[in-house]
Amino acid sequence: MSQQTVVTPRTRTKPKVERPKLWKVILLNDDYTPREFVVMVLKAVFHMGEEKAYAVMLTAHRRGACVIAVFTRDVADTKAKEATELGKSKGYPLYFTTEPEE
Ligand code: TYC
Repeated sequence: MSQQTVVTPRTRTKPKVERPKLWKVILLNDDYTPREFVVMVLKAVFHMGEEKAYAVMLTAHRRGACVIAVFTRDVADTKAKEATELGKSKGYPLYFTTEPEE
């Protein structure tokens, strides 16, 4: 009868470099910010073209919210803040938030 040797490794190698978690930037709808202003902010802060910006604005308008893009946490927070501040500077309640991607 032949014998088998089972070798169980005692250590596990963990990948040294883990991918950073990504964060979603989410645009929330409100009843006061003009549509054109939302489009302008999306173009300025998120470098979207007119058509993409309009489509994203319309999705948030119809559904209440729209995911814009994913970034590393710092970039997501900075962009959400910057975009929200642009609205605030004009007295609009425009709001961008962030949340971690699953
Ligand atoms: N609902 C706004 C209006 O009717 C437009 C708007 C769209 C505002 C999307 C915010 O995230 C938003 N003027």
